[in-house]
Amino acid sequence: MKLQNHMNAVIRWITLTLAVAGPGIQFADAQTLIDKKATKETKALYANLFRIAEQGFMFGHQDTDAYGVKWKGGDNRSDVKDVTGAYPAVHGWDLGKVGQTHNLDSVPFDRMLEWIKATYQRGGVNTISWHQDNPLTGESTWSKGEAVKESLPGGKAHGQYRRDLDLLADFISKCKVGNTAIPIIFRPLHEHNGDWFWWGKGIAKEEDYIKLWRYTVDYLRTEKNLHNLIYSFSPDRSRIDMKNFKKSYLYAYPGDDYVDIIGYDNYWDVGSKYNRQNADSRRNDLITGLKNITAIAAEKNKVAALTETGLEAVTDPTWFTQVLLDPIKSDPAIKLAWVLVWRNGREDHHYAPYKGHASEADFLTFFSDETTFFESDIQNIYQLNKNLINK
Ligand code: BMA
Repeated sequence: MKLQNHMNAVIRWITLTLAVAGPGIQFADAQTLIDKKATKETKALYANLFRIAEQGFMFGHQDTDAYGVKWKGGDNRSDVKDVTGAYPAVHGWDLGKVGQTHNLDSVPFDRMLEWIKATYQRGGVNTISWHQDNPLTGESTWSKGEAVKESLPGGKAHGQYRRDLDLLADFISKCKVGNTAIPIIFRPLHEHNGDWFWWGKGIAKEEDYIKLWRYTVDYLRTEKNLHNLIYSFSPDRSRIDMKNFKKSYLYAYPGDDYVDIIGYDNYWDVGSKYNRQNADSRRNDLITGLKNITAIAAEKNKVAALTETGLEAVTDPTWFTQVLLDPIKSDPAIKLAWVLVWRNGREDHHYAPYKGHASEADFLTFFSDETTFFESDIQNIYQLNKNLINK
C-alpha cells in the first residue's frame, strides 16, 4: 500500500512536471479530461486545478453575483466582495428550471449568462449544478418517483429528460465569449447517496443512476458537441460510512471515464444541527474525509474538491478560520482545488458573511491566508504554464 502511494506520488510529480514543462510536450494519459475533444481553455483550467490544489484552494460561493442578504440583482456586487473587496474565485450557479425565465432560486437566466461571461473575462471560474425538476412527475427536484429508470432510453420520461438536456445544452452553448466556449465545471445529479432528490439512493437503483450519468455525459459530449465541460461527482458526506469511506464514497460511481473531479458536499462535519457528535470528532471526520477524497482523486489521477459546504447563517463567528480553514491546513495530505459555500439567500439562510455580519473579521483573516485564493489572487487560469497564483 505504501509503495503504491509512493508510485502514485511519483506519477503525479512526473505528470505535473510534463504539464508545466511546455505546450510541445504531450501529457501522459494521466490528468487528462474525460472529454478528449475538450477545448484548450478547458484543458488548461483542468491542469491548473491540480496546480492550485498543491498550494491551497480557491474559495467559491453559490449565486454570489445574483443576490445577497437584503439585496438582489446587483451590478458588480457580491456579499463576499462587499466584505473583502474581491470576488470569490469560483462562482456557483444552478440550472434548475432551465428553459424558463428564472432558475429555482429566482435568478434570471439572461443575467446569469452575463455574470458567467463577466466571471470568465475577469479570470474567475464558473461551476454549474442542476436541481433538475423530476422529468417523470413534472414536479420539483425533490419530487420522488422512478424517474431515473424512466429517463433512460425506452423509459416513459426519456423524451422529457432529453428535452431537459437540450435546454441545458442550449444554455451551456451560450456560455461563450467571441468564439471561445467558457469552461464550466458541471456537477449534475449531486448528493445522489442521499434520498432527497429524485436521483437519490433508495429512490433510484445504483445501476440506473450510473446509466443515467453516462447517458448524460455521452449526450452532451457527442450529440450536443459540448467540449467545455469538466464533470464533477459529488456525493453527500452525511451518507458516507466513515469506517468504510472509499467504498461508501464510490457508491454509484460512474467510472473513471465519466468523471473528472472527485468532489463531495459536506455540511455534516462543519456544524449541521443534525450531527450530534462533539466538535473534536466532527473535526476529525472532516479531516479524514478530505484526506480520503484527496487520496481517491490521486489514485485516479483526478483532482479533489469540497464542492459544497457551509454553516447556515454562519452562526459561529469564527467558523471560517476555525471550523473550515484550520482542519484543511492541519494535514498536508489534504489537497483541494476549491471549496464552495452555498448561497446567501436570506438572513437566516446564508453561508458567506455579508457586510455587518458577526463573522466579517474572521472572514477577512480567512481571505488573507496565503492558502485561500479569491478571484484577485489567481491569474491565467485558462492558459497553460503561466504564473497562476498572485498572492
Ligand atoms: C438548498 C436551499 C434551497 C435552494 C436549493 C437549490 O440548499 O438553499 O433554498 O432552493 O438549495 O439551490
